[in-house]
Amino acid sequence: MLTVMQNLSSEEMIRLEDRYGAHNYHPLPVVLSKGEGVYVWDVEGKKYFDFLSAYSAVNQGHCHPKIVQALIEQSKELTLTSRAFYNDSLGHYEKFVCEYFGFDKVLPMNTGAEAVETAIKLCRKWAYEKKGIAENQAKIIVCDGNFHGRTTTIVSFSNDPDANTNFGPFTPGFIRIPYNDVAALEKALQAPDVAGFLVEPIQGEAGVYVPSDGYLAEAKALCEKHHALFIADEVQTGIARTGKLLAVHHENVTPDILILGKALSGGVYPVSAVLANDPIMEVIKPGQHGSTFGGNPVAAKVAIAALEVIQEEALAENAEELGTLFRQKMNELIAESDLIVKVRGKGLLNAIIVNDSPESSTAWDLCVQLKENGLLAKPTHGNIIRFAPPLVMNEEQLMECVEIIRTTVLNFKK
Ligand code: IF1
Repeated sequence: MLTVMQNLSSEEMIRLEDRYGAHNYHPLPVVLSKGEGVYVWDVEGKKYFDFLSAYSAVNQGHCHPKIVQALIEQSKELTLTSRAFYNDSLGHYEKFVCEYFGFDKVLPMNTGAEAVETAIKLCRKWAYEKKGIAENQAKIIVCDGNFHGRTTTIVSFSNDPDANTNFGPFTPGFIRIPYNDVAALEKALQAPDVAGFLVEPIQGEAGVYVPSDGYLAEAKALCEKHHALFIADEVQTGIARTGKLLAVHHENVTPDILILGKALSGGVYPVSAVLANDPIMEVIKPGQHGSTFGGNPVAAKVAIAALEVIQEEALAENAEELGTLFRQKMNELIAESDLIVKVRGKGLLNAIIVNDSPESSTAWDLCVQLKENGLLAKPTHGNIIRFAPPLVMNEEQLMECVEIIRTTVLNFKK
């Protein structure tokens, strides 16, 4: 009889994962056992502010009651039919999410990477069957510093050695250009076989790189001019995170293909989606793409609830307002301390740059001390710390977090 040991300490839990789990992560040394709104608790009962939000998957706050209720209710009725049969939840969700984001159709998947892969396949198929590109010649333009997931095709076009070393051979058909460089995009679009341009409206993992105002609008216009699809990966920047429902809305851009994930379910269940209008989506015929869990009844009901919460609680507006306050406070701290040199971001997707080399452990050490002081965050690359609390945070809680960050920075000892 296999036994599950109860009530282990944080140290014992860490040891258990080290012994039996693949070492594909290096988590901060904290073992969480409960989440509610902006707070999480570790197994010893210590309370923290969550300033990572599971990489923007719990925008609606941990265990949001409305979303959890949707999960419980549907799970008692029907969890999975596969798409071999219809179910009485999917159609309602498809109509809801298409009207919510303003597209003709949605292709439901589970993880962000699956949705990115779906978007790549959809773009290529459109290029062959609608644009007339010769078979197997389609090219998709991507950006240096991209992060779109961890499948073999996606890491094929990454320039992060951690992401793709010794995972070859790689999928061809991608052209990489510098991010936030309109001239480079215009030049790349001259290639005869370009099918699309896949881009993060803000590069999250690279370190919350916010492109110049107008970049997304100019990129979309260039794609239109060259009959290539503008594909927005809003897995991390979408669902109100940057102060608008979508980050592309800051520039009134409508992508040809929209990719969603993470907070599409409020962190309660893996739900992702690809949205497009009929002239694009209609190239996918029965039997040409899918997934066992894609569009299951639980995902459908959870996603409807998660999107309703975004609207009902005006979370985009809150993110916009608190994000502005947060960056103002970080800039005041920068004036006080030489440990951090810059803050950047939009809405409640922000990052601070630590005044040390990317190879140093300073950002990590600062995160460990932030943890000791009751706030959880983690460096993205080297000397950059991402700060992304749940969007349900109120001003009083944000100011408490600002004070924790300020105290930790001013008292930081290497
Ligand atoms: C990990 C990073 C963030 C994403 C964008 C697609 C995906 C992601 C813009 C794939 C996923 C996650 C993956 C997660 C950590 C986190 C992450 F650090 F890896 F890069 F957020 F920045 N497009 N990002 O950000 O979605 O398949 O994961 O559902 O791999 O550790 P997924």
